[in-house]
Formats: sequence, C-alpha cells, structure tokens
Amino acid sequence: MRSNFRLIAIGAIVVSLVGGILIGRFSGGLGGGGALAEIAADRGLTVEQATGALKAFTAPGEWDPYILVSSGGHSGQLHLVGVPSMRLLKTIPVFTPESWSGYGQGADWSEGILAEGSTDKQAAELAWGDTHHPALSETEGAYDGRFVYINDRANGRLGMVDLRDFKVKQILDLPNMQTSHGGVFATPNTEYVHISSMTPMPQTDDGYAPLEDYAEDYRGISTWVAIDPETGRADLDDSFQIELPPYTQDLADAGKLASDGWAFINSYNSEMAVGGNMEGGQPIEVGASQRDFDYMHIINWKKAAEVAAQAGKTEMRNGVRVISLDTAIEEGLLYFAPEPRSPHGVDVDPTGNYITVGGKLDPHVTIYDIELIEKAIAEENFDGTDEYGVPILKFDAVVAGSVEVGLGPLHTQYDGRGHGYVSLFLDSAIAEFSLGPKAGIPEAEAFQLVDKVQVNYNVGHLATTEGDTVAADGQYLVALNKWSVDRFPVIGTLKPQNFQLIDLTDETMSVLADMPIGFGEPHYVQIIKAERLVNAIDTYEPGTDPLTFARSSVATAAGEERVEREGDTLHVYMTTVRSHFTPDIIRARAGDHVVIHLTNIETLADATHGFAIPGYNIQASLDPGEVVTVEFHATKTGSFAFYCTEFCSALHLEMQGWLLIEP
Ligand code: K7E
Ligand code: CUA
Repeated sequence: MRSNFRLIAIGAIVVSLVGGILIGRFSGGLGGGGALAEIAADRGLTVEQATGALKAFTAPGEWDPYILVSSGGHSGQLHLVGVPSMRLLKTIPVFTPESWSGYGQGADWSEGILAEGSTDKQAAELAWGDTHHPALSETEGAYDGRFVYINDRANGRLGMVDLRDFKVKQILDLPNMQTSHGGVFATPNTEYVHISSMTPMPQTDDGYAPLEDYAEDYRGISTWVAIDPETGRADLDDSFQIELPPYTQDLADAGKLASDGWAFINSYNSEMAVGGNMEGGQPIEVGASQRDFDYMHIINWKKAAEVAAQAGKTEMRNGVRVISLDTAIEEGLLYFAPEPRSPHGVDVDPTGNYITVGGKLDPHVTIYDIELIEKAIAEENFDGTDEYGVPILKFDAVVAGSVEVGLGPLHTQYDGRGHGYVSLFLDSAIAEFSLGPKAGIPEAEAFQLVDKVQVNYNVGHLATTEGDTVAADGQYLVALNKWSVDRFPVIGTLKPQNFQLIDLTDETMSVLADMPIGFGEPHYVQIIKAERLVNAIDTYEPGTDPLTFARSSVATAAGEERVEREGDTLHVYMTTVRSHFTPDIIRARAGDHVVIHLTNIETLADATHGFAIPGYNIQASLDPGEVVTVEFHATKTGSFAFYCTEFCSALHLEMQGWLLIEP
C-alpha cells in the first residue's frame, strides 16, 4: 500500500516538474496547462509517465496512424491493434472456430475453408492452429495492404486473410512438411509466400522413418507458395519446394533491394539431435547445443524458380514439385554461412545490404553483408561443405560486423535511419545498434551499441513501424513480452502476455504504455501504416459471397424469399433486415436436410445480423450485403427459437423466429 504521505510528496515534486513542462507545452491552444499538471500530480504520474501517456493517447473518435497485425499463438487467430493507442480493434479467426464471426460454426464458407485446410496429411480434421508469423503482402518491398498470410506452427499450414473484408479465404495444408515456424515471408512483390518446415519430416510414403535413420530419411523443406495477385490465393501447381538437410529450420526473411532474389533461413540443431533421454541419449536441448556454429541457409530463390520450371529438375511429391537437395546444390541454389550458437532471428535491413542474426546463446548480433556473400559465392570462398555437400561460406568472408548487445538476442527490426533494434530475451531489454556505411552510418560509428531500454519481461519478438520493409519509418517499437509477472492485477494463474509500446523518436528509447494480451500468445507482429489499407471495405455489394466477392447464386432480394422442398431437402431463401428474418417460421420434418441461404439485405455499415439455432451448434454472422448458407440435418425434433445474435436495433430482441422440426 502506498502511504498518503508518499503520494503527497510525489505529487508535490510532480506538480513542479510536470507543471513546468506541461505549462510550457500546452499553454498555447489548450489554455489548461496548469490543469494538466494538476491531473498528472493527482494521479501520481511522473513526468515520463505523463509524457508517455500523451504520446500514446489517441483521442476518442480519432484513428490510429498504424495498425499492428499480431499472431495469436495457439489461439489460432490474428489480432489487429491500433498503434500508438494500443487498443484492440478486432480478432480474426484463422485456424480455430470462433463464434462472434460465425467462423466454423455452421456457415458454409468457413466450414469449407477449415475442411480444405485438413488434408490426408493430418490424422484428424483440425480445429485449431498455432499462429506465429504474419506476413503482409508487399509491392516493391513495402506493404501494399492487400493480404496477410499466417502460418500454423503446429500443423504446417498457411492461412490467407484478404484485407478487403479482413476474413480468412484459404487455408493451405502444405505437403511434405509437418510443422512450420518462423520461415514465413512474402517476396518483395509477393510472387511467392515462403514457408519452411521447422522440424524435419521423413520424406517417405507413409511419413514414418525410424529416428536411427534421421540423417538419411528426414528432410527440411523450403516451400515457395505461388500467389495469385488478384485473389491472394495460393496455387500449389505453380509452387515448388526445395529439400534441405534435416536441421531445424527456424526464422527466415526475404532479401530486398540490394539482396533481392535471395532468401535467408536460420537453422539450429545441425547436430541432428533427436533426444532419447530415457533411452540413454541426451535431452534434445543439450544435443542441439553442442556446436559453436549452425548454418544460415542462403537461397537464390529467383534461380530456384527457373530451375523448378525446367523439365527433369524436379520430382512431384504429394502434388507439388520438389527440387531435391542434390539438385539444389548442383544448380547453385543453396549455400550456408556459419552463424554463432543456436541462432534464432534473421532479419534483412531496409536497404537490403545487411542481414542481422541473433544467436540465443551468444551475446552478439552478427551482421552479414550481401555483397560479401555474393563475392564469396562467386569466388567459391568455401570452408568445405556440410555432410550433405552444401558449400559453407567462410565466416570471416561474409560478416560485416558484430555487436555485443546483451544476453539472449532473438529478433531484429529497423528504423530506416541505419539502426537495428534487437530483442534480448534473457536481459529483458531492447538494444539499439548501428549498422554500417551501406545503411548510411559513418564508418567510425558503425556496428556499435547505441541505446538499451528495459522491458517487462522476457521479450520475444519486437516490431518497429513498417520495420521489416524498405519503408521502415522509425516511429514506434512494440516489444512482445512473454511474461507479465507483476505488471497487472492477479487475475488467475494463466497470465497475459505484455505488449509494450516504445517511442523511437527521441534520443533514447522510452516505454510509453503496457497492453496486456489476454487472448493468446502472440509471436511475431507487423505494423502497417493504416493509410496503406486502401482496399478495406465496410459493407459488401448486395448479395455477395464472401469467398469470391462475386454475387452469390443463392442471393435473395427482398420479396424473393421462399421455401422449396426437393424430397428430403428443404431449401430456405431467407433475408435479414432490422428487425426480422423473412421467413420467420421454417417448417421441417425430422430427417430433413435443411439448407438455409441467408442474405443480409442491409446496406448500412455496421448493420450486421447473426443467425443462431439453439441446440444445433449453429451461429452464423451476416455483415451488410453478405450471403451465407447454413446446412444441417434435422436430427432432433422440437420447436427451436432461432434468433439474431448481434444487437442490431431497438427491436433486436424481437428479431427471432421458429424452426419447427416435426416428428
Ligand atoms: Cu521467436 Cu515463433 Cu518468431 Cu516466438 S518465435 S519469440
Ligand atoms: Cu439483427 Cu439483432
């Protein structure tokens, strides 16, 4: 408990400090400088806190200049957060059913996406995913606001959300890989979205191989998913995969500008440890941390796309063309650069010249230079090969610099002013460091630690505004802290994560705000300028099928509502408008196959209706203009009062009807 005495004492200091500053700054148009200082003092705020609050404040009704697109971890969702206000705007379900939006709760379009997202590769139809790394689509290396892709860490899948209506349109279950982690990025013009395996998988017909045959039968996979520029959808026929050695492929990034055409994938466990701690072996984390170096994979993806197009250079494996490891080596598509112990993040700077790697067990970041890499490849400046024959570039020949930043460096983002910001998991801090001359930093100041700020606690990823694109603008940084420990009231044993907003516009970094994340465990996020979301719509054209954006063949206009019976199938063409369903009585018989085509004939933004049937596990959401079909078997007789789940109008409670299923 704070004593009143302490509050008064702090208050007095704050009044004088804040008063001086705030009166100075706000005596202009606001006319209330003294009052602001008093409020700060009353609330016990320090100057830093009051300044931070004002910097992050977004007035009621004002829009944030940035939108943060966050993965939701094993909630299987994406979250949109306004920056700098750190207000949660929306949750978008991708891999996991969600009943607000009716996703996977009986509506045809979403059931179809989830069903297609589970191929025979899976043992069951999947109802969850672990979202880790969102990748916004890009044009010329900058976000273009068209699509966002997100991987499923658990099941090796890729989801696509269309940034017109912010709904998922496709889940692609990737052949030949079981898991995927950080290997997700869009190429600078979104020709491909890359996704790589994390844990290698046996490339055998039945997906099984004894662990004794790990080195022989297991392989990593780098997948280049071809993207249709109109729809954003993946086309497996035009996609290809590259086989990789059975190391654990981790984070990845696309080259851009100076490094356009290249891609970089970190790996660890080049020891190929498989565990066996009850069978006389070492635990995996021990076995996988033996060597001083693992390998950064350097892939010439433009050349790989050419090779994949040539006859005889690939083999079809479960519906996708695969370039074998041997072919990749022969054709000069794959090189390794040594990277210090247990690397995690690999991040290309906005100029494309530098590639920063954080080694979890090394207190440095290592910064590679693409010009040096290209030179070493051209001159075959190799340190031999790995056991699979992949050429290893000489470490000293490709590294531009390294900076001692602190303990547990993971991920790096940039500000477009020649600085990198790296998350330090063990130190619970963000370190700012300078890049080299190719990013505009004078030689004498290159590759140095610049600043450090403490975060709370144990930061994983971090994101700066557009900080992984050519347009990084260095305004804000968000730290994604894994633990919140004591930052929030005790609300049970499962604790929220903590996002912290950090200002990058001053000489030194400062923490402006905390945002508890009580709805999943975000890993990576990207922050896009809100003004780039030019395709976003707030209503559909009347009668739209959300999957195609075209007019639905079952769209129903006002006055065209009807019920048609075809044997045991009952087709209901229903409209929704404030505040009724038409028809509001559906008469079915036990055993019928009931198909209800709902059209929301509203044209006004926000006039969403829901359609819920008790006892049948059905809840659909219909945005203005949207058409959704709900289909079920009338297995249980009864009188079911269906109703609208969105509070749409003063007579929302009256927006209900009867589904009669006669015995
Ligand atoms: Cu570092 Cu999944 Cu990107 Cu989490 S990963 S931190
Ligand atoms: Cu429609 Cu409530």
